[in-house]
Amino acid sequence: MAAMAEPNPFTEAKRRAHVEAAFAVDEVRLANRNAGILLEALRHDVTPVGLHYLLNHFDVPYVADDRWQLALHGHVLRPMSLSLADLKARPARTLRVTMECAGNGRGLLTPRYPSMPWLHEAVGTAEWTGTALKGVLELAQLDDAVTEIAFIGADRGFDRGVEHSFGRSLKRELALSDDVLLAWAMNGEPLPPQHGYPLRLIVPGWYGMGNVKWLSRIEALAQPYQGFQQAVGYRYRPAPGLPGTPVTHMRVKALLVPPGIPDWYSRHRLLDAGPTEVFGRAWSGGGVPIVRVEVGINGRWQQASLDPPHSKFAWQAWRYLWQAQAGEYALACRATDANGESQPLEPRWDSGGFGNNAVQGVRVWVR
Ligand SMILES: Nc1nc2c(c(=O)[nH]1)N[C@H]1C(S)=C(S)[C@@H](COP(=O)(O)O)O[C@H]1N2
Ligand SMILES: [Mo]
Repeated sequence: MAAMAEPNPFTEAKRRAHVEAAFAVDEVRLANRNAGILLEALRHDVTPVGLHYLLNHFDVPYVADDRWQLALHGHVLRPMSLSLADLKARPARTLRVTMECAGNGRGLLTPRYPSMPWLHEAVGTAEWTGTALKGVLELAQLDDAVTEIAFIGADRGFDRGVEHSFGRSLKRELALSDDVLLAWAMNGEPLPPQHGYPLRLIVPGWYGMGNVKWLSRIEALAQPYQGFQQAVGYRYRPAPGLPGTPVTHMRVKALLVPPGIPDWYSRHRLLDAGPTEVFGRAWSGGGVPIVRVEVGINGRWQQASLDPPHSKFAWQAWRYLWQAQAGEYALACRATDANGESQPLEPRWDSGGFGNNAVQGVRVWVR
């Protein structure tokens, strides 16, 4: 983290100077629509619905309840149309899942791709209730030729001149695994409109883009899905213009709840000297467990303790008791998973701003 050259927020009383520097109105508009979690809400094991982050590419679509059907077609023996009641009559399952937007951290890259300028806050954990996708696909009976399944939402818009509904696909094997859900409830309530009412896909361990909301169509394919968000949108590209590789699992990450109280504008933290619990959450992708979290205090790394994990796909709480003494600090946290993956200190640049799991830094003044 950069050296501190900023005024002490305990004593700084000057009015901020007016600025003429440009900000991109388009980025601010997207940021006002797509709220992030409030970092203090990381204290909840399950994120209350209104505090879960939100990422909608287009408008929230409206479909009247009595007209809603899920179409399941393509290379299947029995194409079908399912009502919400048909789906709810099937065996239900609830999974606690941490979901993070693949673009989380994009706003911290330089140069950055003009899109949703997330800093750290595009993450949340919810309890999703639905039925296993696997069972529904078995009902429809996939052809042997099927290699992937596409999931298409009811929302529609344009991106770079291409009109499309938001859609993503999963490889056959993943679509037939036990943990992928067709979910109708979030934290025990029907999905709210902004989170996909009446039905969404839940792909535990993946970045958010796989969790297609307002699901209206499932298509079994014998060739790769060519939808915009699959073939063009969510791909890692070390340089613009390259074909890139698809974004799939979440990368390992930890976030801390900023300690003390904030300065309004900078959100730097102020606190009194003494024992201070620094705590937060850590998660990785694909159900890989977290093995270590460290807290950085002015660049010196100390081991935090991990609370017991709740479940395979949910974030894990960690804590560290800091004996805070008067001074200025850069706090950071860093997680390592069971594959030995850890977080870089500086962001890895990506053309679309995907997968930035660099450590979070928080500035703290102690008196
Ligand atoms: N139909 C549809 N599904 C979608 C999206 C979308 O714009 N349309 N956004 C995706 C992205 S990029 C993310 S990060 C998650 C966000 O889910 P949430 O808004 O419920 O947190 O939904 C995914 N599913
Ligand atoms: Mo996302």
